[in-house]
Amino acid sequence: MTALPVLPPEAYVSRATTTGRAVCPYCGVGCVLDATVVDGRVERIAAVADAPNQGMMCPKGALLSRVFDDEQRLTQPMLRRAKNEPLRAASWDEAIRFVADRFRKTLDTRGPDAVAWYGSGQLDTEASYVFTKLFKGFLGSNHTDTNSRLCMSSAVAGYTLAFGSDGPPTCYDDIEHADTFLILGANMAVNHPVLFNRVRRRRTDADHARIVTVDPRFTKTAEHGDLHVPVAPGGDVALLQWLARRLLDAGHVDEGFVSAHTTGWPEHRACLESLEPGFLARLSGVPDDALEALAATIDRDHRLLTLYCMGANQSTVGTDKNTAIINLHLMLGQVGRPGCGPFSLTGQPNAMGGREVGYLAHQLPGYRKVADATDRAEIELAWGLSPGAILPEPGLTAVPMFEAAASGRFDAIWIACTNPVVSMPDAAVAKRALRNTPLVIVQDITTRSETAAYADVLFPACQWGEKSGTMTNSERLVVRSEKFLEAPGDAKPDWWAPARLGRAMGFDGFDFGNNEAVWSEFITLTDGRPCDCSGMTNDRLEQGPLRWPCPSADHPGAPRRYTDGVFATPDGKARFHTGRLDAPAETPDEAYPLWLTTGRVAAHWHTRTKSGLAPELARQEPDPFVELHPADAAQAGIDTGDACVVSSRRGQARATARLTERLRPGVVFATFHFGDGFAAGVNLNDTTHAACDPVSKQPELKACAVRVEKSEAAA
Ligand SMILES: Nc1nc2c(c(=O)[nH]1)N[C@H]1C(S)=C(S)[C@@H](COP(=O)(O)OP(=O)(O)OC[C@H]3O[C@@H](n4cnc5c(=O)[nH]c(N)nc54)[C@H](O)[C@@H]3O)O[C@H]1N2
Ligand SMILES: Nc1nc2c(c(=O)[nH]1)N[C@H]1C(S)=C(S)[C@@H](COP(=O)(O)OP(=O)(O)OC[C@H]3O[C@@H](n4cnc5c(=O)[nH]c(N)nc54)[C@H](O)[C@@H]3O)O[C@H]1N2
Ligand code: SF4
Ligand SMILES: [Mo]
Repeated sequence: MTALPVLPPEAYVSRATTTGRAVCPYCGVGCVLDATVVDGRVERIAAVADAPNQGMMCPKGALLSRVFDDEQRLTQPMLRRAKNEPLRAASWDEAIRFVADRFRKTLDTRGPDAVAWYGSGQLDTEASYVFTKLFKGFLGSNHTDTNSRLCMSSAVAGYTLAFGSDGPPTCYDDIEHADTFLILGANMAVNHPVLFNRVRRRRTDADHARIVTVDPRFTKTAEHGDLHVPVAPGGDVALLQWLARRLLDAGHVDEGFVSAHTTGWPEHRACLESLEPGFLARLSGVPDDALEALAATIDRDHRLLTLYCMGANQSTVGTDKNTAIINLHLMLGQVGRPGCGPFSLTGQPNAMGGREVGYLAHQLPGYRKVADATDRAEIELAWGLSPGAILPEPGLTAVPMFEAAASGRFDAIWIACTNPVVSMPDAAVAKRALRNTPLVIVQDITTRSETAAYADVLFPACQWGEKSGTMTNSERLVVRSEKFLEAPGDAKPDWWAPARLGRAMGFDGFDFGNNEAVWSEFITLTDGRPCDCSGMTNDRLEQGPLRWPCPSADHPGAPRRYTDGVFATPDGKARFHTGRLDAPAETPDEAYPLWLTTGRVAAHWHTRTKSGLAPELARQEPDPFVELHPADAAQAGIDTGDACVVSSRRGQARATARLTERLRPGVVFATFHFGDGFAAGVNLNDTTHAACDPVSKQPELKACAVRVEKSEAAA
């Protein structure tokens, strides 16, 4: 076992010691961390007290020093000129020239529709901006999407429909003012642990504070709660409608707020009254006693803070789940005041920043939209493009992008900071997509990414600590991270390669000398927009973080939005949207009798390319597992520890069985942390399916039909 170094204080002083402050590269809580670097190695990570994490961090953050010990670290560009050749090392000049020539040829022969970019909420804002500018503005392709489509796009759609703008109205300080926490489809104790500490502390400090969890599983978060509501997969809209109807009947509607600040209430109310509560209860799958307990916990007089994440978003009714949550807050008049409101938790550290720069297929910088002519014209003018340069049709979103690539639609796809052959639903399609695209560029920090094996060009990126850059956390707090380590070899900050490519192709506007120059340009495009960062100059961010909107250099930033009851819609009113009650796209049947729901464990970060380097973390959950209810296990003759195969209509994944009564019967749970690089045949996403929400286009990663068998039986 490799012990963490414990050195006396003098040791840091007597050797070449520097420190650096940076936001944690893992979850969207955005803990600010101080790194102590001794003789070029990170020896200590400490949580900053005067930051949203209030001096706390979780083991993933604490063990960040481990991510630098990667034998497979990518340190120089690699390329091959034909698929049957091996990759060889190249200079940046050669690699950029090669890609520029290929892009030029594609633009001349097939047009901009044949190039695509697939990025990540783990890229900093500067990189996300340069990629967006290059593809949408200068290459002329709106086929730019990111893993945020698998993550936050239902939240984006929900906020935009209801409030007229993306972005949460709330901030972390609301936790200390809230009375009731409705934690829906979020396992905060595992996935946003430091923020959950603040929720737990509030419950300890305020006798009346209550925590309610809504999840098909009794999670680690539920352990700290007052009430657990075991919803059926996809049953959330029915549950929230049931609750809304009950609150309506009990006279909890804030009529004053509703009539002054919203539209659509009469229609929504009529819909609630038309639905039979018993029908909604059955659809939600929740037993009557739990429903009654839920109704007894929520009312108009207690401040309700709803915290939600992938159990809400990753669904074919993800947008409807989001609007159902927001509807509840609107009818209670609980938006724009301290201690209450809908609060989507962002997964990745910069899933917010990427939305601000408009990296999704339907977006443009500053919360603008591709489909809006005025928005396009403003960006064209800012980028020095001729009118009409930005195409009016939104590009392909993640799932259709990979489906199109699988059928040979693209000449080139550039993948940055994400590992889609492990993380995309129905992963076989993602693999076929990369095999069938002549030029695959992968920009990563390591060849441990399974996606790197499909690359024709590898661009080496600086990782955390090796670059300075900006990210926005879940509460709209914009944090600048410092560089405190030299990058190995030729690794470059992520904004650098697209900027160099832009220059190599002869485009104006890519002469950025550093990340500060990129930032300065980006913030001008937010001037007067909902996500206004124009007052956040580089100098100010170097002094400390700021929350948007921050419209001028002397503005302190805004903890909450919509405090005056004026929303970002044309008439200033928030809108009720009555959701659909549809079941998940695939329901269990005789051949595949169980629901598979998927998610995360505390020890691993996604596809484990970084967190897997910390033995202390890897040992906690060393192997892929599948959790089954004992009743379901008995039917299949499975016991804890049995080697099993999870099969769906798409494919199979191997996992070891764990029996637990903490699941709803009929539901099994497994994680997507293990890819083919860990072991052949273990990728859970070989079984998941690609059905998407019709509005947000977010895939349904939380529900598909599977069968679980012992390995011998499956063979
Ligand atoms: N340790 C760790 N932390 C992480 C990450 C990580 O990989 N590891 N990833 C980060 C990222 S990018 C994200 S997006 C977040 C995700 O954070 P979470 O959303 O908290 O994580 P998940 O485990 O994917 O899913 C949350 C819960 O949704 C439940 N669920 C499934 N189906 C339904 C349903 O139909 N309704 C309801 N109400 N619940 C349902 C699951 O049982 C699960 O407990 O975590 C972030 N933090
Ligand atoms: N079944 C199922 N599938 C899911 C989900 C689920 O709940 N269930 N959740 C979905 C969600 S919410 C998400 S966010 C995705 C996450 O899925 P991915 O984005 O594919 O997961 P990561 O492992 O975080 O991939 C990040 C990649 O970037 C590399 N990297 C790290 N730092 C840097 C850097 O600074 N620069 C560059 N260029 N590269 C870097 C890493 O080595 C790694 O290869 O998975 C999705 N897939
Ligand atoms: S809670 Fe999230 S941001 Fe904070 S240290 Fe842990 S992984 Fe990093
Ligand atoms: Mo995510």
